[in-house]
Amino acid sequence: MRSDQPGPSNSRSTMSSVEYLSHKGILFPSMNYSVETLLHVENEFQILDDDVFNVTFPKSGTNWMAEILALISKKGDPTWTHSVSLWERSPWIEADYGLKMALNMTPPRLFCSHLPFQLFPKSFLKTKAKVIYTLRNPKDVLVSFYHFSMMMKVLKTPGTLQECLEEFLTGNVIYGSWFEHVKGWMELKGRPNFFYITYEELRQDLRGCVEKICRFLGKELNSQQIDSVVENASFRKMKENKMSNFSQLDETMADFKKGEFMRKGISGDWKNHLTVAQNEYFDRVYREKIQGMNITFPWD
Ligand code: PPS
Repeated sequence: MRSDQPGPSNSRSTMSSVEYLSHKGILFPSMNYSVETLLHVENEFQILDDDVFNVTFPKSGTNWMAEILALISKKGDPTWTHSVSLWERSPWIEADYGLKMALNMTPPRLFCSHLPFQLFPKSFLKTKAKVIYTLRNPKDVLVSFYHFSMMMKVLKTPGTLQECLEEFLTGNVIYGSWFEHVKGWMELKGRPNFFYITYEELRQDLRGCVEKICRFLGKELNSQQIDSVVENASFRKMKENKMSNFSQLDETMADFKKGEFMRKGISGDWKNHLTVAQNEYFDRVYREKIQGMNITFPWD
């Protein structure tokens, strides 16, 4: 992945030693993101009917879903996922590199995005393009993000987990508030081209989830092909696959001595990290902020 430095018109906020780009109240990494690209993506990018978008709040299972979708698109054949990097197969539309790639891709296109709904391409609402929105227990998102921030040079190095927790709950992290992200996207619930699933469901019954995703996408895979999707999207296989484990990420972006992208891949790791007091505090804020959402998640 290459880094295109954003242009001089960007408004930035400085956090720790790393600068973040602030756009319409949402923070983004400075490297590889720019106001120009974000505005283009929101207002000018033309979504096509056969586009598929893998949308998540960061650390919710984006790459897992990207692998599943790539494998489904090739009927379980792993040749593509073994030969082309994940970020080229399904670029993050909002990143400078991603938009450049997107403009040259031939349909049917597969994209990833962490954008909150209000910054997502406006053209989406006029198309039949499909969005798969993956959510994860926000406590596990926090813990995953905490470790990720230690290894990613483009992110603010976290202080204590308590500090990271405060920033996460106030939305003072890249891509903003988890709560706002979830609320914004879940407003689309019930639309025929919107499908949501949780990381926890994927962990519990990957095969069943793959079958549901195939139905949503209108893809008919036989039993063997589904087996191959499940096998090749397993944590172990993805961790071994250098095209999916991010080990080839540019060293200006990550320090692999400080962690790895395919870290644990489990549900409930927050129990190994949060104190009783932190957990209670998290629950209080969660209950307050999630109010009004008529949905029960596996972690509720
Ligand atoms: S990112 O950087 O926002 O795109 O990260 P994202 O891919 O959303 O989330 C990374 C976490 O997903 C875990 N992961 C998986 N878990 C189970 N099975 C598979 N195949 C898999 N692939 C990725 C990854 O390990 C990160 O979670 P943690 O809890 O840190 O291990």
